[in-house]
Amino acid sequence: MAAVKVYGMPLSSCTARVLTCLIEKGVEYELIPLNLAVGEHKQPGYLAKQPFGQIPVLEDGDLTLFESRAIAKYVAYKYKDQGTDLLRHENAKESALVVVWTEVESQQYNPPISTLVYELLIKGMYGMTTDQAVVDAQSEKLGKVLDVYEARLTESKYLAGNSYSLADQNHIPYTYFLMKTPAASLINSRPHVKAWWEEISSRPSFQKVLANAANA
Ligand code: GS8
Repeated sequence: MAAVKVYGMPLSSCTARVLTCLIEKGVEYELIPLNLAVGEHKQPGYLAKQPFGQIPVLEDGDLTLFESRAIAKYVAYKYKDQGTDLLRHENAKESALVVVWTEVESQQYNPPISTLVYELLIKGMYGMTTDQAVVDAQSEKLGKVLDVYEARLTESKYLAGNSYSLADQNHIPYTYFLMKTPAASLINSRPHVKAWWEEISSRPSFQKVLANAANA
């Protein structure tokens, strides 16, 4: 049995963020699926691990962590000497840029993209109606963020410089879902962003997350 356990759903965006990181770093893990539909994430046993009742959670021995970005950072740091160097930990300047662009993902990119995915994809799955005013406002907001990305990716191949890092990786799950909606045009209309997306989403780590989810 693997030492690292992840509680979550294989294709939920935050679980996928953690699984992509574990695979990229070559860390064995056991995924313990939770059935959100029946509220397994709101049961006392699980709330003791994640007091906000959300997925994912990572357990590594006696350490229990939640918040997918914090988990990914922990994995990238603990296993810094194996797999892809996601943090550039040996270079203060490069690692600072990784921190900047991981913050940009969380503070600028995630709010509009997660709202768009909810409006354009998730609501439909539950028979709810998309609010077009929200879609328009959030598309405009995400478009402005992506204009900054387009300029940045004209200067460097990846967000934090010329090699792939945690900053790029944290974008993958929500962008994957956005690409299944009409708002994919926000990515496809910006050539450098489009090329970056095609490159990062085709990495074997994320492709394995998708394949594992399809076989689950
Ligand atoms: C968000 C977790 C989250 O929203 C993180 O881990 O990054 N900031 C946290 N999890 C969702 C599934 S999306 O992958 C979830 O658990 N939703 C069910 C609920 O909130 O009840």
